[in-house]
Amino acid sequence: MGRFLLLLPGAALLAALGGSSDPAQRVGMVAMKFDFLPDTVRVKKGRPVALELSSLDRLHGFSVPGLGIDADIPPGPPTILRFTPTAAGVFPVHCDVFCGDGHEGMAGAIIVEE
Ligand SMILES: [Cu+2]
Repeated sequence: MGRFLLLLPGAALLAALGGSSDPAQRVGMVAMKFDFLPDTVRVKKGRPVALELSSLDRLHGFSVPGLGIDADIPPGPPTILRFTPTAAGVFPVHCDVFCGDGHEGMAGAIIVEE
């Protein structure tokens, strides 16, 4: 059994374990003054994304105009954003809740690959 699973490619293995042929791509970003970590995440076009956002300190914003995302990231339990990217590209992310000196530089990107 274990040997059989090891022979499957990663995506097929995930599908087998998840019971779905198209599992969500799980990625996460942590917000803090004045960064997103990691500041860049990569996802595949046309596949559902579950983006887990959490804040280490205070309320931050999570705005991705190119993907139609405008969310808040309160401290506490993670916020899960679900979306399916329909176009490839680099989509800038920025915090749109003023969080102090340095706020203007609080930025990142979601890279959607073909
Ligand atoms: Cu901010």
